[in-house]
Amino acid sequence: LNRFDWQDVFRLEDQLSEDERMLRDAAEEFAQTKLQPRVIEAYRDEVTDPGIFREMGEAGLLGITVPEQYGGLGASYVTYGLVARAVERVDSGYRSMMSVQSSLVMYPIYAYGSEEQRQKYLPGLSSGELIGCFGLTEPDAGSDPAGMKTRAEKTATGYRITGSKMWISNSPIADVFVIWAKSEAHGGKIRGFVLEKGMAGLSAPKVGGKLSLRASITGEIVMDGVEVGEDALLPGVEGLKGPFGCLNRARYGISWGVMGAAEFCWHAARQYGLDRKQFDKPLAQTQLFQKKLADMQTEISLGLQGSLRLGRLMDEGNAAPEMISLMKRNNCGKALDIARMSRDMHGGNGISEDFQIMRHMVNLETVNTYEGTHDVHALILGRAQTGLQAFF
Ligand code: TGC
Ligand code: FAD
Repeated sequence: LNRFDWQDVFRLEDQLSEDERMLRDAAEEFAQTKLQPRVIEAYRDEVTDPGIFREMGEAGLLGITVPEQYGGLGASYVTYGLVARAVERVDSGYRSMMSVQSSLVMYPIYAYGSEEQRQKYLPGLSSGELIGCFGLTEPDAGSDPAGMKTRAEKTATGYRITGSKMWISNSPIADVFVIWAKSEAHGGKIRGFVLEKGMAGLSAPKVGGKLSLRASITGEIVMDGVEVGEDALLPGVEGLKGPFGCLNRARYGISWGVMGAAEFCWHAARQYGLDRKQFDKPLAQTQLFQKKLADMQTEISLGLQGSLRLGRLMDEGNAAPEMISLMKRNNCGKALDIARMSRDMHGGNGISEDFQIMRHMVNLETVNTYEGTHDVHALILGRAQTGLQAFF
């Protein structure tokens, strides 16, 4: 009979190329040596060290799918997913910082930007000298970004942008702001603009009091008549498909990332069950405990296989947005269930910061909500199979 590896049921390892394994190993080494030692304190104190971007840049983790001529690695989407999994095994907030920079800032500048914009921003974003953020959500437009109020009015030399964005990862420490606004000069269509820290009328106050994702800073973007030149407009895209093109990539990365957080919670629960005895036997020797471990193993094994298949389709150029919705929704929901189960299996220790399970659990509440909530992705899938939209 063939061997059974409880940690790698479908032998993901055998399905990866040499390059993918190498970059995955480098990301794991970085995450465990550079991120893991600081995360408990950073989370407790709600502190984001901006230096992490430079460290990620040095490790080659920013914009890895962007071509090498712009500072990326020109690596595959499968590699991007493996990196997200390695980083989120430590903390969803650190993976957020990386995925916003890579998929939501570098990707649109690369895919929709002019050559000048690419040259100006991509090398600095890829080294982590520049920090980026992505402003789509507004106080009154979350799941329904078409309802945004931010406006770009035409001026003699460019545009005047007015509006506010809410819940924006990285914004208080960002140098580069990719924001989406309805542009009068383009028939009220949504257009992307690249703003820079220090522009008159632009501010990004921190959102305080978050009980989730505390190691990743979140803020508003307030644009009070920010005047920009024509060169701030992303020329290559118009309409909601602009921001959604970026979200497709970030959502895909999240589907891998959350499996890293779930694996951490699963492995910890197994080890805890082996070490801790109650009623004169290890907790892991009870049927209830083993059933929970089997459920975790099953969902993680299936989730990883699904993300791998999706990654291969993305690399071939054959992925559809609905496939991404299915994997983002499934893996986030399953990771959250697994974290909650692991929290319970750790008993009282499950609520302690030292065991790190509760931090993953409350982080995953955010990840299940951002980039399209669990229910919004259900509606996307419902529409695709019935032909009936149920959003409004
Ligand atoms: P709908 O009519 O469906 O589409 C409007 C236009 O957009 C196109 N489109 C897509 N294009 C590419 N990829 C996709 N996934 C696309 N989805 C839609 C569509 O083809 C159409 O194009 P056109 O040319 O015909 O105009 O739009 P709708 O207004 O009915 O949208 C409904 C819905 C629910 C699908 C959508 O609005 C949605 O997905 N809402 C969720 C919002 C969301 O995900 N926000 C994320 C904000 S960013 C964030 O959370 C970052 S956190 C990052 C971190 O910290 O890691
Ligand atoms: P709402 O849209 O108000 O949804 C509230 C509830 O109603 C949800 O359960 C939802 O599923 C449900 N609902 C909504 N519409 C329907 C419907 N038609 N039918 C049934 N149920 C429905 N955004 C950015 O642009 N950039 C970022 O970098 C970013 N980072 C974030 C970081 C954090 C920590 C958080 C918490 C959010 C971030 N977001 C970001 C915003 C995020 O994308 C939104 O919070 C998310 O899209 C949901 O929008 P909302 O909060 O307005 O909730």
